[in-house]
Amino acid sequence: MPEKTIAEFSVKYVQVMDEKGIADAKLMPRLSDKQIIEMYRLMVLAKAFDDKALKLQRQGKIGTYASHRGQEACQIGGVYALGKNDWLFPAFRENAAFIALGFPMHLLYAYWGGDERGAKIPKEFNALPTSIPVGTQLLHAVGTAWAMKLKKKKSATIVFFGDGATSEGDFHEAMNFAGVFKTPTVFLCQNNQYAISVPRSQQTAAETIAQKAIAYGFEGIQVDGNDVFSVYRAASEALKKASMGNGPTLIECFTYRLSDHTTADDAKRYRTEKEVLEWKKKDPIERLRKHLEGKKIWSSRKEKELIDWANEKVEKAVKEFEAMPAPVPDDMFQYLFAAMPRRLREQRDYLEKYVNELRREKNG
Ligand SMILES: Cc1ncc(C[n+]2csc(CCOP(=O)(O)OP(=O)(O)O)c2C)c(N)n1
Repeated sequence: MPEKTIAEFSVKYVQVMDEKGIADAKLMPRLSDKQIIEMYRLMVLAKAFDDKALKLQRQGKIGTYASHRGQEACQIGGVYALGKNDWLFPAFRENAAFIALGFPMHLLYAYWGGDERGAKIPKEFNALPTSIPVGTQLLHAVGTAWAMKLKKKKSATIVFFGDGATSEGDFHEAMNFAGVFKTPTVFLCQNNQYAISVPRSQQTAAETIAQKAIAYGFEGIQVDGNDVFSVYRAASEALKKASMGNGPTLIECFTYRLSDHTTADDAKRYRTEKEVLEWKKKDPIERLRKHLEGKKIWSSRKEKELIDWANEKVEKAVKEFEAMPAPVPDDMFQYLFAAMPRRLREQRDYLEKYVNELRREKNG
């Protein structure tokens, strides 16, 4: 039998707006001026939260912190597309995503301050807590989506992860299951070009991350992750497709982490200043502001008012965080299992004894 090609594939790239303005008006999602301004407000608020978090970490008020600077369009565009019954599965850099969801910022600071109460999601939010283990949330997102499908719910899950997570077995298991069972899952990969110091080129030999979906039998697309309209458009379409029973989608948001990996990292050791400067020109917040100015719906006065509003909101959140009563050590053990396993119970009892002894010593 002669040799023949039995499969071919192509990967779409979507860019609605670049640094100069709207690149393809046909692709512009349907959004009112009010909604676009709301997205911009969320991005500015997320940046103010981030700037403050870095300062709090330097002051020793919170622990190691993972900045989302540069990735606001991915996170706000993705969350803005969620329907009221959809669920968010974050990785560990998704503060902007939580802020877009309306999650209280003082609880986010509490989380990064090592306080377990920050990992307890109030019932009104359809979100899982931050997932520090790389990639585990992908399986949770697929499992939940499968449950939605079995219960015939018209909803979907969106799961955030980085380019590094695509090297984890969890990613491949989740993608495979989602493909086979057509679960209503949207995989949103923030390809920010690095997994700590490992560049994307060492993460995979594939040309794009998007194309990995094809091997699992569903669509993968790449979008400009510094353009909130591209991300919103792709996420809305994928969520709609998922909740209508047409299966999963992988969205690769091509973006860049402008900050260090975390406050425990020094990105200067593995990235050139030139590269960072090139990406700063693509700043997603500036790009959206220029768009608003071009539409004549923004002014320097509005900008100043917005920045003041964002800073005030952040300062209020810091005050609330600092006014929280001290956490109870028992919280460390509380939220992981429905029924606490024996080993964990032993550790909890040990700690309780230790804390009581300390208290007795202190009180003489
Ligand atoms: C299972 C697991 N392995 C290793 C780590 C240590 N670690 C934390 S973040 C990270 C890199 C993640 O890179 P990526 O998925 O691209 O996300 P990004 O940090 O770029 O947002 C690693 C290896 C971890 N938290 N969990």
